[in-house]
Amino acid sequence: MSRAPREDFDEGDVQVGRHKDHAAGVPAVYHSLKIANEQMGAVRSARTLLRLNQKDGFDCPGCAWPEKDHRHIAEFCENGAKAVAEEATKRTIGAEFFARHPVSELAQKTDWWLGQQGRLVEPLIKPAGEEHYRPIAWDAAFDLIATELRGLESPDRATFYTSGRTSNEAAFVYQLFVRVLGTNNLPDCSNMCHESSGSALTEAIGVGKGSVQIEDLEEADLIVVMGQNPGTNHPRMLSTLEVAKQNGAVIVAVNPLPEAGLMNFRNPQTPKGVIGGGTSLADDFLQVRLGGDQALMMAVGQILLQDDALIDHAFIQEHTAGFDEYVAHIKGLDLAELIEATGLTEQQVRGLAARFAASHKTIVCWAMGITQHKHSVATIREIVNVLLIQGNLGRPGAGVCPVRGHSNVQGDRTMGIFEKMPDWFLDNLQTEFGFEPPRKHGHDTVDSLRAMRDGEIDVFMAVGGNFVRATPDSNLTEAALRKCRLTVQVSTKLNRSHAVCGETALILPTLGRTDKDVQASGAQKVSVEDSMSRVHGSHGRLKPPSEELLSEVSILTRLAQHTVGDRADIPWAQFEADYTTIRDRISRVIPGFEDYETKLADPDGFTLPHASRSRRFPTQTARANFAASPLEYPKIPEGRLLLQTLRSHDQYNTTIYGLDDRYRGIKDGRRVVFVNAEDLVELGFKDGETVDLISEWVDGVDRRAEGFRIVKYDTAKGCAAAYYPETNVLVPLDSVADKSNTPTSKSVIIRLERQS
Ligand SMILES: Nc1nc2c(c(=O)[nH]1)N[C@H]1C(S)=C(S)[C@@H](COP(=O)(O)OP(=O)(O)OC[C@H]3O[C@@H](n4cnc5c(=O)[nH]c(N)nc54)[C@H](O)[C@@H]3O)O[C@H]1N2
Ligand SMILES: Nc1nc2c(c(=O)[nH]1)N[C@H]1C(S)=C(S)[C@@H](COP(=O)(O)OP(=O)(O)OC[C@H]3O[C@@H](n4cnc5c(=O)[nH]c(N)nc54)[C@H](O)[C@@H]3O)O[C@H]1N2
Ligand SMILES: [Mo]
Repeated sequence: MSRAPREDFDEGDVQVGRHKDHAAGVPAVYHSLKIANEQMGAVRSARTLLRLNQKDGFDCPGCAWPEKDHRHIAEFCENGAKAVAEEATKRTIGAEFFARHPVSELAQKTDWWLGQQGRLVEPLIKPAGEEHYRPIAWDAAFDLIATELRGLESPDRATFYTSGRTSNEAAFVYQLFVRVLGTNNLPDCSNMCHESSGSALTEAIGVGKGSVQIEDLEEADLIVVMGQNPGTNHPRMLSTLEVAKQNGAVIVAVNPLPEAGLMNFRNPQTPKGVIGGGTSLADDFLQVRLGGDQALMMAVGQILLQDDALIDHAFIQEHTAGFDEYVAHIKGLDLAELIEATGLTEQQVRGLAARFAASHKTIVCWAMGITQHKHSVATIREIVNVLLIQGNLGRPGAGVCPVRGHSNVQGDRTMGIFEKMPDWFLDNLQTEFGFEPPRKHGHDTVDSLRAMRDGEIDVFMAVGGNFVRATPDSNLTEAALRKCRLTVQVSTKLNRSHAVCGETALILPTLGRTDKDVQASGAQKVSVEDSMSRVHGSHGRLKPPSEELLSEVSILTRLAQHTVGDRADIPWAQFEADYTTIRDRISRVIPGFEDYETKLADPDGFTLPHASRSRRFPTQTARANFAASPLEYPKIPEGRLLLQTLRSHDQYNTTIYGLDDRYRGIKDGRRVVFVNAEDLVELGFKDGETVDLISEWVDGVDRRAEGFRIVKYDTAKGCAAAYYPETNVLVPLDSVADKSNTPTSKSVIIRLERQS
């Protein structure tokens, strides 16, 4: 039985307590079960959570951290459980809800309110000039979209977004449809996420993905976790770090914030975690200044290079290029300036270099704290430089570990969701399907927004995600979306992108990862790729919230039939009826997927080849490349702060589960800004005051986020923090990372203004 939507609530007054020095433990289990029960009821909760990440179960929609071969009975974490409860909720919203709430009213609601209403259960249209969504038949919806797309002056006047929950099968069909239509406008959430990692690693080692497996982490001597908050965002990573620690690894956390999970982990699956003090994870905590990581890695490189015995000359000689230029460049940098840029002491920097020197097997892990700065690509090149000095690539226990976000964001990219897929991929599509794929690079996320703003896009379609909220410069973004003639959202739940929409707007409700997907040939499974290139199957088990829902594959293949059915000889209907026929095509187009179906039958799945693991580096030089990049770091003007926009413990990106950030001591509110005590004194503000945050950018526009409570907090000096997406309004669209075009969500210059 479904439950009524929850309409009679909103955010209250924020309360601030002490921040925690450890993550997980029994409270984590309590909180996950509480949320699960509220959303799903007791029976559905038990049935669902027991299937999470099990061999015949479904892949957790939470994050992309891999599962181990031997799983605990309850291999779920608090935030995985919340992600599942959010999707498997019994609350539903249909025609009657939308008749009551015009889009203008929905656009005033918080992200939390919107997300809490429940699952979308029928296709809806908001006709041009009207204020309300109302039901539309599936075929009529497809006809409408097809007519718009076929009528475009050029296919490049449409853009097609993907969020990283989409399965391999749906992603492959989606990009195929879009390319048959004739454009490479395939922006995705990765453009705002790990694009900097992809760009840097492709240049450096020839593969834009991480090189390590779980087993490598378990046998590493040194693991450096930079710019990442795994206690909240990748809780299962803590179990891996705990094993690594027990096996003797040294763990170093590099972060402007002392994140609870990095300091201490109370594993709820072990007696020690439940009643004992847990495991202290980080041996060293380096409270780096925002954007100081490139300088830190340059300093470490310079110090390591002073001791010839530490340099793996044989590896460098045989497998790398650019070493001499790198050495000349790094030796020429002023160590004092490098140290100053990090905000750390010389002793701390030398201490980190000594940790590298003492280790034979080093892994560096990173996430958004590294990828969302102007100089992110250069920073990641610097991480690789340091690893290459000691030959820490292509051997067990060593390598690069960019920790991905969305559960299938890496798989979507492998399937061709990318505005600049390489020629070999397009050639393979051409051979397999007999059409001429467009070769001109398409728009990524930021370029799509620019094009919308400039009136160059008529149709915006999104498979998953919450484009209007996840993207930067919210006011500009919202105006850009509203300029489109048609916006189409394939979604599971209501969000702001449904309320801030094009002239005509469609909501196409779809099955989630947990839902059972039955097609003409029977129950279907889909497949996903985790952060470590392991591909495995996922079977939804739950009864979908409505009979009217279609799977993403159904929606995309039917839309393709309506739009480009006459253009290429592609068996769209067969793809829909039986997903094995899609996998068969994938196996012929994408290397590493040969015998896809057979390999997928193994419940543990299979691992895609990663050339660097066998010390092959498919770069232009056919070697791993050192880089000599200029030193960059954010300079904070007088009286200003550098703001990072990050996640609380109660959210999944733009989906807000609740208003607490337990580990940081925040309760019942999200409009807080964390500021260092010394900065407060210097700037003349006090803990508890309410301020507006105003960002300053070269274009002279004051971007303002109103009404934030100041929280005195242990963050690096000069570096403030506040939650995304409330602060996206502050991130200028043109403030992007060099090369990757990723918005600089972790370095926004702001001033505080007392509310008058
Ligand atoms: N529960 C939950 N899980 C999630 C998500 C979620 O929202 N909720 N989101 C998913 C997604 S899509 C992603 S990409 C990942 C995100 O995972 P994270 O990258 O962990 O997410 P953020 O909250 O953005 O945290 C950034 C971290 O980097 C630090 N940091 C910021 N700037 C710097 C810097 O300049 N240098 C260094 N060294 N550190 C810095 C911050 O203090 C913070 O600890 O998580 C995924 N998993
Ligand atoms: N300021 C700032 N901005 C950021 C970031 C930051 O750190 N700071 N982080 C960036 C990052 S790392 C990312 S990845 C992006 C995230 O950007 P997105 O991926 O676009 O955003 P999400 O909030 O994950 O999308 C949530 C919506 O997805 C839909 N959904 C959920 N599950 C499914 C499903 O199975 N199928 C379909 N079709 N729809 C589904 C629901 O309707 C839900 O409302 O945001 C980026 N934006
Ligand atoms: Mo992400």
